[in-house]
Amino acid sequence: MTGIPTVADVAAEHHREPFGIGEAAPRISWKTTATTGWRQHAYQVEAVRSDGRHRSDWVISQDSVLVPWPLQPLAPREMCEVRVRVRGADQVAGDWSPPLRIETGLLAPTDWTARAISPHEPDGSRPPSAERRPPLLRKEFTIRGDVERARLYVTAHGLYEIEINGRRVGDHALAPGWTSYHHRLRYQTHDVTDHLNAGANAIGAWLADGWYRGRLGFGGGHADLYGDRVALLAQLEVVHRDGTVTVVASDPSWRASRGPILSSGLLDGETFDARQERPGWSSPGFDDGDWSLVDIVARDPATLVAPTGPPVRCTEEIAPVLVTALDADRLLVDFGQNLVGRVRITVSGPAGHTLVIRHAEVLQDGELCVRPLRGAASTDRYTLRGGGPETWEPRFTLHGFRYAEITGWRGGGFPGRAIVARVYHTDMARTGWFECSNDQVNRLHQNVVWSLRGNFVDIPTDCPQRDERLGWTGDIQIFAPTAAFLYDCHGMLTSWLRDVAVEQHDDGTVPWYVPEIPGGEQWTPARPGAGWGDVVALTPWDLYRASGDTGLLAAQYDSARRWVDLVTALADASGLWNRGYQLGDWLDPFAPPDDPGAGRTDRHLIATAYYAWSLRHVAWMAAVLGRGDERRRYQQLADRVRQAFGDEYVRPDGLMTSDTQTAYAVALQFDLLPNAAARASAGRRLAELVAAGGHTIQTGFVGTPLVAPALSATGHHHSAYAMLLQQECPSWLYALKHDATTVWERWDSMLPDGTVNPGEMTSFNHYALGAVAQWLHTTVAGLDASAPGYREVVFRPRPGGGITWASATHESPYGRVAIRWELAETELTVETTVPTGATGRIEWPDGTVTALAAGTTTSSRPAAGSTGG
Ligand code: RAM
Repeated sequence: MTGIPTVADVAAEHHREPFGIGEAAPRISWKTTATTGWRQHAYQVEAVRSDGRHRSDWVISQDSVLVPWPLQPLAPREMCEVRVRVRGADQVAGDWSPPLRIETGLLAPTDWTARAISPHEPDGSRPPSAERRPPLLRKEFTIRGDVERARLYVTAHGLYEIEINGRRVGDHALAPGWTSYHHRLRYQTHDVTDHLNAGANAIGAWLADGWYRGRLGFGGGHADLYGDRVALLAQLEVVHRDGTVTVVASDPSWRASRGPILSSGLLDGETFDARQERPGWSSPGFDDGDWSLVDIVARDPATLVAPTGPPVRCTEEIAPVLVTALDADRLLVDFGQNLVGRVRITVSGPAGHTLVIRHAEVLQDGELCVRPLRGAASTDRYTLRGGGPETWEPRFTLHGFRYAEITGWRGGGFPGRAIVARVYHTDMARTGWFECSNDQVNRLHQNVVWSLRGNFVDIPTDCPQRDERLGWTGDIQIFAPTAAFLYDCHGMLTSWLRDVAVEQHDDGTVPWYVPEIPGGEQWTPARPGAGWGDVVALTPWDLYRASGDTGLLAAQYDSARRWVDLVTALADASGLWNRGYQLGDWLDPFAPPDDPGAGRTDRHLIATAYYAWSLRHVAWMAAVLGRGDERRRYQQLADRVRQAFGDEYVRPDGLMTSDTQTAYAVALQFDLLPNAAARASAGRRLAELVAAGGHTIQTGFVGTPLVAPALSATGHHHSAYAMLLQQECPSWLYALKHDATTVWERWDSMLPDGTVNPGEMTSFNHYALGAVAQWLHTTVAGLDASAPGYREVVFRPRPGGGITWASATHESPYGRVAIRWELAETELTVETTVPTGATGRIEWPDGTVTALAAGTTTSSRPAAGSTGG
C-alpha cells in the first residue's frame, strides 16, 4: 500500500453488468485501498459522455457506497465511462480509478416503437392449453455496411430466446424472468453489433409459455395466469457511423410458425422433435412462404422495466459421478449434487428415435423417487433427427434433481461429455465464504450455498423441483441475512421486493408468495400471516444492513408501514395480535406431518412477537429516512406491544406460557424482554430445553434460525455448538448421513430408515432451515456488520465444539472483510482484515475489545477463557 489511495471496482447501483440499465442517475460505489489511518475526505466523479468529459466538483464526504449521481442524468441509450478519484485530509488526490462502462436502456415509454406480436390466430381457433406448441417468429431486413453499434431491446409474454443470422444472442436463460407481469415486465438489452452483416440479415425468436401462460402452482395448477397468448416485443436499433439509426422492431411484417419444440412447461419439461427443425430459419434467405402472419397484442410500454439484477444463466457444468444401466436401454445417472438446471445430451441414432429424461432429487429402491415432485412431470423428450451426433438441451424449463433416468439411450458407452448437468440460477456474484476445521460443518455450509443457488432463480423460491417453486415471503424473510452474506443478491431482491409492494393488497395484506397466483383454499385469498407478511419490514432492513442501501428503505418504506398499520388494526387494544389464521412455527418437528402449522408454540405469541419486531424495524427505517414523527409513533407502538407481550406470555416466574425453544428464542432475538435479568433467565431456560431435547432440533421455520443466535447472545455457546454438531434426527447434520448435498424442507425429508418421508411436502432443496449458516458466519467464525454496509465490522470469534480453526470472508461494499482464528493449547490467534473506509473491532470471548483500523492484523489472547464450549 502506498500513501496515495487507489480506487477500484467502481459500480453503478447493484448492477453486476451495468448494461441496459434503467436508472438515469445511477448511484455510484467504489472501493479504495490506502495506508492504515487514511480516511477519505472528498471524492470526485468523472464521466466521459458522447458530448465530452463531465466532472463533478470535489464532494466533501467520507461516503463511497451508493453515493448520488453527481452529474446531469443520463439519456436513454447513453454510453458513458465513469471514473472516481478520492483524496484524504492531506488534500493529496489519488489517481483516477479504472473506468466503469455504463449504458442505459430505454428509459421512457416513448422510447419504444416495437409492438408486441403473437402468431396470428383466427378468431375462436385458439388451441386449448394442452396443445399449445411454442412458436418461432422471424423477420428479414437489410442493413448498410457502416454499423457503429447495434442494440437489441427485447422481452416477451412468456419466455424467449433470440437468434440473429443463425447465432444465439446472449446467454440469458428463462428471460425475461418472472415479475408481477401486470405491473412490471422486464426487458433485456443485448449488444448485437457482431451479429449483423452488411446487406441481408434475419432475426428469429423462440417463444414458450413460461410463467406467463404456462401451468404454475400446486393442486393441478393454473395456466393463462397473465394472458393466453405468448408474444414478442423486440426493438433492434442499429446506429450507423454517420449517426443515423435503423430500427427493426417487432411489427405486423414478421412471420410465425410452429417450431421443433412440441411442448414446454416449467414444471412439466420439454419435448423436442429434431426432425421438425427448420434449418436456416433465423438466417436470411430462408423461405418462410408457409409461415403465418402475426397479430399485435396489447402491452403498455409504461410497464416495461430494465433489470436491477443479473440474469439467470448456466453457471456450472457437472459431469455424472456414476452411470448405471438399469436395463437394456435405461440409464440411471447420478450427478453427485442436487442442483437446479437441465441435462444436455449428445447422442447418435436413427431419425425418429426418442429419448426420455426424467429427473429426481433422490432414489428409492434404486429407482428415481418422483413422488416429492407431486404434479411436476419434470420430463424432457428428444426425438433424433438422425445422422448425429446430435447435442440437445431443453430451452424453456428447469428441473431440481441429482439423478436423471434416460430411457432410449443407445450405443452402450457414455463418452466423456455425452451427459452433462448444466446448473442454472440468477448469476449473482459470490461474496461470502466460510470454512472451519470440522468437515461436516463445511459440508452443511456447502449445502446451504447449493440450496441458495437452486432457489435464487430470478425470484427467491421455496423449492425448485415440485409443482410449487413460489416466492414464499416467509422463507426469504428468514434466509435473507444468510443470502446477503453469501451472494450479492441485492439487485435481484430489489426487483422482487418491488413486486411484493405492488402486489400487497389494498388493506396491507402481504401475499404468502409473490408473484401471487391462486393457491387453493389455504392460501387464496391471502391472509395476513406473521413471519411471512413481515418480509416487507424485515427484509429491506436486512439488505440495508448488508449493503448500506438507504434507497431500498425509501422505496420499501410505504409497503412496510402499510403492513404494520394493518396488524395494528388487527391487534387487540393492548397490542396483542391474538386473532386470525397463523402458520405459527411452521414445520415444528412435533407438528403432525399433515398439519405443519400445529407446532407447540402458541401461534399468537409468535404473531405478537413478529408484530413488535416489525414495528421496531419500521421505526428504524423511519429514523434513517428522517421521518421523525413516524419514528416516534412506531417506536412507542413497539414499546407498547413489547409490554403487552411480556404481560401475556411471560409469567412472573420468568417461564413463558409456551415453554418452548421457539418462544424463548423469539423473545430474546426480537428484544421483547424488559431487562438483562429477564434475558439471562430466558437464555438459561432455553439452554435447559435444548439440553432436555438432547440437542436435537425442536423448532420450525420461525424458531430454528433464532435458537443458536439466542443461545450465543446469552452466553450458552456450548449448547449452541452441541446442537450444531448433533447427528441424530432432527438435526442439521442428520441429513449428511443420507448424503444430502442441499438443505431439506423437513428435518426428516428422508427418514432414518432411508425411505422418503410420506408427507405431501418433502422437498430436498429448501433454503429456509439453512439460515443457521449466518450463525456460522457471525458467531462460529465471528464476522458481522455493526454498521450498515459493513462500514463498521465486529469480529466476535466464539470457538467451541472442538473446532480448532474457522474463517469467514465477505466481499463487502468497502472491500474484503475477513477473519481467521485458530485455537492452540495456549492461545487463541485471530487474523482480521478490514477494508479502507471501514473500521472494526474484535470482541474477544473474555470480554475485552480490540479496536481495528483498516488493514490486516494478527492478535491473540490466552486460550483459557476463549472457548464457549
Ligand atoms: C410450503 C413450503 C414453504 C412455506 C409454506 C408456508 O409450501 O414449506 O416453504 O413457506 O409452505
